[in-house]
Amino acid sequence: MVVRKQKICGDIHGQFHDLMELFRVGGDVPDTNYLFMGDFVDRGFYSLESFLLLLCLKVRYPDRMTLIRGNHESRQITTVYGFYDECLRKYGSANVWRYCCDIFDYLALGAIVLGASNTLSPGNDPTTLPAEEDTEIEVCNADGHVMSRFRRQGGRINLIRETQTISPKGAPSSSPPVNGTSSSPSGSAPPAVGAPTNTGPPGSGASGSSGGSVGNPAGAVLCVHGGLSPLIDMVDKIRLLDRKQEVPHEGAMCDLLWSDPDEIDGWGLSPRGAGFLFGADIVKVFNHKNDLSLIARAHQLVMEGFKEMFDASIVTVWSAPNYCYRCGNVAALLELSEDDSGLGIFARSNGDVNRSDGGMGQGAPPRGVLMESDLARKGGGPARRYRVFQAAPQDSRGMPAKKPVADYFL
Ligand SMILES: [Mn+2]
Repeated sequence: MVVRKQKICGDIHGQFHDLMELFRVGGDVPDTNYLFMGDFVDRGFYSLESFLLLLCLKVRYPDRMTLIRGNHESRQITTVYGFYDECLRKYGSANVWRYCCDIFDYLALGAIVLGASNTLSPGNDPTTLPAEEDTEIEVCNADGHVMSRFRRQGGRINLIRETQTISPKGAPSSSPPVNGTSSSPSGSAPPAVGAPTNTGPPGSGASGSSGGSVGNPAGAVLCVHGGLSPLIDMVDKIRLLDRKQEVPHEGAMCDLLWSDPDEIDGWGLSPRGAGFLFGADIVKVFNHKNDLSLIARAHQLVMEGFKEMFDASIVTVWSAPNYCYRCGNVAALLELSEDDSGLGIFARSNGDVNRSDGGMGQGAPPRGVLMESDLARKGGGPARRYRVFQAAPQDSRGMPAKKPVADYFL
């Protein structure tokens, strides 16, 4: 359970230089609190460096870093998808891989972010207008320029304004505009301010059916790598799992790390062969029962870096730009603010404080008491902000990993 301002990140997959870029965009530790939703290893060339850096930061700043387990933090998966081979290549033995896997068994299966504010302080972007009062979502590029904003309007999120990506003066290279909405043609004229459009929020599938957030806006945010499980109807049941083991092939622990949301009713079989697919009805009931405003998860490549689904009840965050060095996607991190207004009353816990009741015992005041009128009065900033970023420039990557050439060939 974590409180305070959080930046929530998705899959990293051994892309160490892009992880450096993520910290550049998101802010340094310990000034910024980070929550990583797993899949640190495999696929990329620097799984070991990526995981060890995150682990070091966790050890040094335990209350500033939260790491939860992905389905790749597993002996079986890393043997197939690169991390095992990488350790063998770099150390000549599998010992380091083995030690890392032992650590994987201790990673948390999920995290609850409490006390997230419904309003962030508006982005300080001189090139754009001040944030609208009822902005729900703000999307920024790596330089902090606001690319688009979406607002609450009668329960429906409408595109307020979409600005072209503006390259900062003196930028070494003009990065191509990051197109926030998959359906909005790049370079098209921005829609009129406040005009209803058929596009949902970026990454929403642009279904036009987004009805705005339906969860308790002052509720908690559940972070998990994959998604929900038919065996878990209450968040507290996650605490009961014996997580200190290799990821099983089935069961609740497996589902949390493997499942995906999908446009179906109820539960469905997953083409991954592990976990389940789950529909909007599942998410909405779960969020309601658990007083959640949002589920944040990773696990699926999203070309736009993030994708909100099911009336913003669940979001996929993906933080590996140009995945596998060839997918051409951008990455994103989700920024949640702390509610410091004093209007929302939240149980506060840091690490093991109040461990026995998870900080949510009877003694704690009721959560989620923000009233609509309070929200309206607060205004002034978005409820959540996505920072979209691209792969680290080539010149920051050094030489690509190559097998050393034997001297006698030179
Ligand atoms: Mn995954």
